[in-house]
Amino acid sequence: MTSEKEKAKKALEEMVSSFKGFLERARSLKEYALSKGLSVAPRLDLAIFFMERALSIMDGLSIDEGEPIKSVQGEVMDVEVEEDLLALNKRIALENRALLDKHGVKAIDFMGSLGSGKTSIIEALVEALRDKYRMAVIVGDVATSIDADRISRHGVRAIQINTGRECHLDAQLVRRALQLLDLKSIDLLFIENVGNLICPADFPLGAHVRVVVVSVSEGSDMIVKHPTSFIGADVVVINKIDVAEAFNVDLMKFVNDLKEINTKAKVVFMSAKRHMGLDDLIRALGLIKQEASS
Ligand SMILES: Nc1nc2c(ncn2[C@@H]2O[C@H](COP(=O)(O)OP(=O)(O)OP(=O)(O)O)[C@@H](O)[C@H]2O)c(=O)[nH]1
Ligand SMILES: [Mg+2]
Repeated sequence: MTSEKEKAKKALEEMVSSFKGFLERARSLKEYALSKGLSVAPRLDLAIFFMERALSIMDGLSIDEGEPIKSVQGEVMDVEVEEDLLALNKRIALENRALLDKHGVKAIDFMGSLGSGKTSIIEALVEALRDKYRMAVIVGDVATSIDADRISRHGVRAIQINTGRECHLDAQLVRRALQLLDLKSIDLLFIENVGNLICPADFPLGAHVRVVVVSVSEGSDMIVKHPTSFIGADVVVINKIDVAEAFNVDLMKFVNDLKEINTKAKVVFMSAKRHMGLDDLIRALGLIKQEASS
């Protein structure tokens, strides 16, 4: 072996070994951050995930020539990395759920197309339930805080997450928002996802109930066109029924299309604008407006 090649092999070994050292340091830093409840813990957790992946790729590196090309774990970018990221999201979502459960907070996640009425529905719920529950809202939006401002005007804490170029919230972003909330002082958390009927479906957030909102102004084919979003729904809201006639939609088509792919989801017809169907939604979410009087 040429001394040049030996040097390169040694450099590679040293690099892998120092990287292992960094990883160990990051892990113990994370343990420290967790034990002290520091807000940096979730980001360290994410950094560790990517460091582990980098290390698994480096471990497969070889200076030797002429070997057949074999992919190592993490190298097949489009498939493995995506699978790993989805698995990571699922793991963090479970941690979010455990944190919510620990504090007795029920979380309800709203997804649906742009402008389908998610914020209007949450505003109506917040007004209807304010005497019964201590509430907070996490709002996902690409760039603005318009929706969080709307919700804050109802006297409820609203945390805005701006996702930038991402078309959905993920469990990590929600985990960071949860750190900003005093979970002991709330019973009910609404999460409004970014307006999109495709991307959010693959990213559970840790909520107990997933609501998908579709509005009649999108036409009556949305469930057939975007089945993946509806398959995992617990409640499907058909909103803006006040304008159903103007849009010439057959409301029963939504129900029949949903039955084909999801027999468990509850269907609620609503007009958030006119507060129609609000009590049905409250019931479908397993919530109650007032203590039953004895
Ligand atoms: N006619 C009618 N309009 C509604 C209803 N619900 C919401 N809207 C209107 O639809 C528009 C969008 O409502 P939002 O509540 O902002 O919808 P959103 O899903 O939160 O929108 P994004 O967060 O931008 O995706 C607003 O102009 C609302 O006033 C409804 O039941 N009937
Ligand atoms: Mg909104």
